[in-house]
Amino acid sequence: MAIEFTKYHGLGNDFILIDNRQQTEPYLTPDQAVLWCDRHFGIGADGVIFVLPGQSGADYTMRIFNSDGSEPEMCGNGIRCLAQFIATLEGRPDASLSYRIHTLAGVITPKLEANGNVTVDMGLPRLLASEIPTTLTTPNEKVINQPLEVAGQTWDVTCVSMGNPHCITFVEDVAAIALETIGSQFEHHAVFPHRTNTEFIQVIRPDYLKMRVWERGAGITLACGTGACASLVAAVLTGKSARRATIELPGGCLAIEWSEIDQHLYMTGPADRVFTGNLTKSFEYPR
Ligand code: ZDP
Repeated sequence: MAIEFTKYHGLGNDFILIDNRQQTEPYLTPDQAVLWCDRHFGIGADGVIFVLPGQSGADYTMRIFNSDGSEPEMCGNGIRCLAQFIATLEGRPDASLSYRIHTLAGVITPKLEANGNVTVDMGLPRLLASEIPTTLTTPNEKVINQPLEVAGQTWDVTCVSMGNPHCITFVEDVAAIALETIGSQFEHHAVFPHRTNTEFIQVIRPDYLKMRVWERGAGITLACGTGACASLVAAVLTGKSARRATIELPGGCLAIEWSEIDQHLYMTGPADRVFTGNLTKSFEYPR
């Protein structure tokens, strides 16, 4: 059986989208997702995203497998791609629609803008150590600017959950960070029982932050929407930025706002369709 897929990216954070509206179980196993994400033996992507039937009153359900087969709770760039994909599946690609999407991080609401951007109500940030989760402090405390030893260096880290875990560090120069070597040491650090996404942030101005990211389960990526939201929260909590800022990622810019009214994070950015294709369900790693 062949499965149709569509490739999307949000600022170079790229995903294979699958129309899974006919059944509640994803068409692929995590192992198959790993093969499909492989950039040499597969299609190439940072993750696979499934559009499943809605539940608990939501219009649709999103599930995502990282390129290593693990399943994150949420995906900011991915949900922008998913909103555009759904509008296309429904035959209404140009309408200003908003959807209620069930995720493992609760109901998230993306809204398509007339200019092609998608604004997502990303919900509330979670700050308690037990909610990240991290053992860096006691369960009911926040982790703001706390020292963490990684690779023989002490980093001041702030932890924020946007449904998925993020560890944020402010640095003088993001370009000077050896992400490829230290990223996975943060990800697998013993203080993060569910591993962690890691963001390095350089404050250019209070309303303009530069970010590089090491994603849990995917490594270096060109952008991370939940990471950009978590980083803005960390910057506000440490007095480094305003509640509304542009976050520049290697793949482009996201506009992030931490609303004073409802305390939700709002993320605005693009989502681009790249191509559609078919792959056989039995697709296996060449031996
Ligand atoms: O939490 C995780 O394991 C992430 N790798 C999930 C993906 C996050 C993403 N990059 C985003 O934009 O939020 C898709």
